[in-house]
Amino acid sequence: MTTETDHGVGEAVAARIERRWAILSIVIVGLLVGMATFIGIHQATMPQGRVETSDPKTLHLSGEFVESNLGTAVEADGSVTVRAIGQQYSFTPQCIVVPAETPITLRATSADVVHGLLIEGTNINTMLVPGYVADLPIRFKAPGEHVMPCQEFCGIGHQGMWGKVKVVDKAAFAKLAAARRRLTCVD
Ligand SMILES: [Cu+2]
Repeated sequence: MTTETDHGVGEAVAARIERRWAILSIVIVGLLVGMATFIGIHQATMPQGRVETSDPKTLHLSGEFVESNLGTAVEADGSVTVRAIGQQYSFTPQCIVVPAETPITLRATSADVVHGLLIEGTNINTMLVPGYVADLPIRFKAPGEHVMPCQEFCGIGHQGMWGKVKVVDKAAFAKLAAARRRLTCVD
């Protein structure tokens, strides 16, 4: 049989448990808000893990992005690196040649203002910011041609800023690469 006192005890227990859960849920919400705040402030105030910089003023004169080093290069491990720059209003090289079914690293930067680099039919879509190097992995499944427009308004000649990516068969690329250190498909 339940009595008045039993009811009282039950209510007290229920209230205690409810209070515990209420405190716990407030703590969880507080923890999540704290985490979001910390991550937000941390990202805004700390430099990112791997930011690579370049000097747009000396880009053509020395370092990785001198003209003779632009284009497609085969690395010692068989992977391929493509180096390119964007400037008002073209890409150098204007035509990039790469092999199919090969891991490719695209490294690009800008010599003047912010440009965009988009390779149609792929998920490659990045900004070329003067002073910074964009580094992206790509892999093309099959030979073919892709247009590569500048997708960031960069001035009066923006709509004419187009490049091309020519993906060739692996064997055909190996033949091309045997003859030259840096490859492009600019005629
Ligand atoms: Cu542009």
